[in-house]
Amino acid sequence: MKEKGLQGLDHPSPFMRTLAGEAQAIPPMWFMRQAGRYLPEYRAVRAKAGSFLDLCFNPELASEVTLQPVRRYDLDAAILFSDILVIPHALGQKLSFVEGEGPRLEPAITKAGLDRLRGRNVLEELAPIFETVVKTRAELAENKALIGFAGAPWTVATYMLAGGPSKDPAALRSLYYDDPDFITGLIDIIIDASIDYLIAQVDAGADALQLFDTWAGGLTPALTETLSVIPMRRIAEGVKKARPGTPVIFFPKSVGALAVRYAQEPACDAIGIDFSQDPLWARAHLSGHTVVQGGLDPLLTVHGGAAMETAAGELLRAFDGAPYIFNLGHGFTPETPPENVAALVNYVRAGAWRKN
Ligand code: 1CP
Repeated sequence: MKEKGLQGLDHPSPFMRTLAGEAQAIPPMWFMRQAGRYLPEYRAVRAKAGSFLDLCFNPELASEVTLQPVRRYDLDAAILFSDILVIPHALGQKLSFVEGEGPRLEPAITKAGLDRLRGRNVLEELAPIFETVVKTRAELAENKALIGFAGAPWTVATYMLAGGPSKDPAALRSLYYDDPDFITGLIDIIIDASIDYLIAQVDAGADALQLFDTWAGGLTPALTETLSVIPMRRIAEGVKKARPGTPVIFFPKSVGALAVRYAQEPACDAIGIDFSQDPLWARAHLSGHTVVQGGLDPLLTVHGGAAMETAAGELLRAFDGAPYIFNLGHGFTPETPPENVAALVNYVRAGAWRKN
């Protein structure tokens, strides 16, 4: 386990104490995509806001949807309501969300377009998001944490290069092999913008940060190092240099045993595991390096019942005695019945899983 300042261990929030390396009898919990379409109160605000992007840039409404799941389930942390794609938007790519189709970024980035991305002040464009952070932090009790976030550079780059969700990870690897300088040039731009963006979130009141590398799994081990581990390290170190003591959670999805590489990074305060990781393997190979978060298959929350509780119990027992944050192995899907989430929260908090 890494050296931690005592500051974290004195924190009123169990989530923050866990990030500082202290195991809790009942792990703190929050859920990826905890605000979103599965909640009727989210759908009501979303309808009022207009587009998804209008919602992200409306501090009043974005703060409201950030707080909704914490109120409903008494979770230990709120995650800022925004999207990883606001960075490309602030860099000058036009972002839109097409109903039923997902995000679109126009125009797709080419090497010739790279220069237009440089030297832009992303903070001006993203100012409403920092206002959301200020408003949200003011509404949260001191034992609740507020998580800020950004996409990891590789994942953000995949959307920028494809002009939306990439349907072909092999094509992206090919782009790198064809012209590594183009891809690393793009990644450098995303790193610099993300450091500024995350420092501003911390200054506005974010207690901890998470980097989402949803598409880290499509890479070779060597490219994982170059395009995912090192860029995440550079962001986390850049933020910590400016704002010492800020905990950073890495979520590299679908990386299998390479998760160890991330967990070993000095700047990685916690690693999020996805639903393909074996909890006992993760306890044996990751917990010695850093705090572990997550792992539950979000589809189990669609189905609920005994299967959901059995899998949650296995995770909780695997990490019993280690600093662990209960969470999913990826985000909730819109079909999740909110009452299943309530049952899951009760199951974790009641503690009966320890005896099974
Ligand atoms: O209409 C809607 O309500 C849009 C659905 C939606 C939501 C609720 C999108 C579009 N983004 C979000 C919010 C969001 N996205 C959050 C908010 C906080 C919370 O978790 O409650 C966060 C942290 C994200 C992060 C994000 N956006 C990631 C990384 C994590 C992950 O889920 O893998 C990614 C890859 C995106 C891109 C994105 N934004 C939205 C969609 C549908 C997608 C995925 C597109 C795709 O590749 O298929």
